[in-house]
Formats: sequence, structure tokens, C-alpha cells
Amino acid sequence: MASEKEAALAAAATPSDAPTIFDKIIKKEIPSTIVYEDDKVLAFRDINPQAPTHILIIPKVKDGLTGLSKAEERHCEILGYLLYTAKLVAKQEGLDDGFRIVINDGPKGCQSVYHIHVHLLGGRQMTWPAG
Ligand code: IU
Repeated sequence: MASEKEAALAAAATPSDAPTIFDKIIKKEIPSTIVYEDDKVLAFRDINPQAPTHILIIPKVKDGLTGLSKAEERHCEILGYLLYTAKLVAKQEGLDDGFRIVINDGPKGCQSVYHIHVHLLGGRQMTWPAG
């Protein structure tokens, strides 16, 4: 599998508002391990986990929100809901001693999928600074 940096650079070369693999995951056209779902969001296990618990939380409707840098005022509600869902899933996963939330943005942020997503990482001691 390509490194995160290579994947981010490859993704940056594609039209950023094009459908992504996450649309197929939302439509259940490709399998994923879903841990939470409601009418607004989907949470599923990352295919390449960077921690014992690594879950992605995504909006079901992208509405132009390819990444955080594209956020408009109309997105405030879903952005808050993504974080609230991350907290619910962290509780569900038993991450009672702490966890980390990450939103990668753009090539330098190592974003590789242009459908906004919140990474929920836990189950091990995190270090700082992030790489
Ligand atoms: P990033 O922040 O854009 O780099 O995160 C994208 C994540 O999506 C990354 O951690 C991948 O492992 C993950 N992922 C996935 O879970 N399932 C897939 O089919 C693909 C990527 I492509």
C-alpha cells in the first residue's frame, strides 16, 4: 500500500469534489465494518488502522465538504455533529482513558480522501507532536 504521503499527493491530483470511495461505503456498495450509523453520519473502522481503535466518522451527504478548509457557515451543524458522534463512538468503544481526534486537510495535511472525515484513534498511548 502506498504511504500516506503518496496517497495524499495522488488524491490531490484528482478533482476534489468528485465522488470518493466513501460514497460507495455509504451506499454499502463495498464492505466496511460499520460501528455507528444514523441518518446524518456513518462511522466505520479504518482499513489501515494506526491504533488498536481507528474509526472514521463521515457525513452521509458531502455537500461540498471535501475537507475542513472548504467549510462554510452552513456546515457548522454537521461539523459539530461529527465531533459529537466521535464522542459517542469513543464511549461505545470503551476509550474511557482518552482518545485522539484528527482531521487531515489537503496534501500537506496528508489528506487522501476528499470527503471530510474525523479520525477517532485510541487504545494506546498517543505521543506528541503528531507526525
Ligand atoms: P486521510 O485523512 O484522508 O488520510 O484518511 C483517509 C483514511 O481512509 C485512511 O486512514 C485510510 O486508511 C482510510 N481508508 C479506508 O478506511 N478505506 C478505504 O477503502 C480507503 C481508505 I481508499
